Amino acid sequence: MNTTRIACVIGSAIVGSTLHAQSITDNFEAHQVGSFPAQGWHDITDRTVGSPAQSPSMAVIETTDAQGNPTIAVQTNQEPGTNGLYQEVSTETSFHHLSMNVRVDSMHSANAGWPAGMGYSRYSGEDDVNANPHAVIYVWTGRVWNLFIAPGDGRPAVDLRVNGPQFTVGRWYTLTLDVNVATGRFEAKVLDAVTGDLLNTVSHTYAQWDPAIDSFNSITVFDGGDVNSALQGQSTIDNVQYAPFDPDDCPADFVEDGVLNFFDVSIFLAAFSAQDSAADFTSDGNWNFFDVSAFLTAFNAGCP
Ligand SMILES: [Ca+2]
Ligand SMILES: [Ca+2]
Ligand SMILES: [Ca+2]
Ligand SMILES: [Ca+2]
Repeated sequence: MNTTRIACVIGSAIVGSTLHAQSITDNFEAHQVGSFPAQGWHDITDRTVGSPAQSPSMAVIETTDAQGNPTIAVQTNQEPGTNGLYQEVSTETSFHHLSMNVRVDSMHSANAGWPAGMGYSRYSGEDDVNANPHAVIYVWTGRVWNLFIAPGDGRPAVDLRVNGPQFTVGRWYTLTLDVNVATGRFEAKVLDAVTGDLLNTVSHTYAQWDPAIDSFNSITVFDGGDVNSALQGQSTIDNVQYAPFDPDDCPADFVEDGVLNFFDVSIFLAAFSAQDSAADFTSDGNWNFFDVSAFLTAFNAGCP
């Protein structure tokens, strides 16, 4: 069964794409270089009290992606104070999935600093983002990734090492942070941005998690901004994908944006042609009509 024939079968089976209203996907290619990104993004300086940075605190730049090709991305300004961005998401979900590419451009010193963190926050319109409930994977001294979880009502935060090798400054990684806000279970991963190989991971369930008060209403990126301890560094992000559900529950969503469309079909076909395990929907080591059929079933079932 050749790929063209499969494409025809899939094309005739797809009647339309399903759109999940709360998903976010942004590769920043449409944003204006030199400006703060538009289209739903807000400057973290709106939520910074104790250590404000100059606003705008990030800027769209031309750079190169993990493969070395030109791309548009967003970079923190290198300065003391909290630099970053956020976008509001719905609290009417039991799950948040966030991934993005992150490149640490510089540390405050050879081995120390906090120049990038990405994850979730719950902001209620006052105080500093650092003092509000949040959960982020962040870059830390020793060139390691940590997962910091600060729940609501001032209960104790946990700070966990994301197990695996040190990161390299100047190299792109893919970071993902999933949280089930019904149970308080977090899963953080760092992947090689080129190969997709899992490099670092940690999971944690917050023992006293209370869904009534522990929730998040924003996805966010920000750096450590303590002026007095001079934690300034610099980082760049790209390819943000947020979905208000577990992508494991939506296997046809190859581009994990909660939207099932031609891009997912295209990547499925490429994976099928390459006999990539991702396209072996029946997990039998063969790539045939049964995989196409299973993909179509998953595609037509939509995302939760
Ligand atoms: Ca880009
Ligand atoms: Ca900063
Ligand atoms: Ca998709
Ligand atoms: Ca198969």
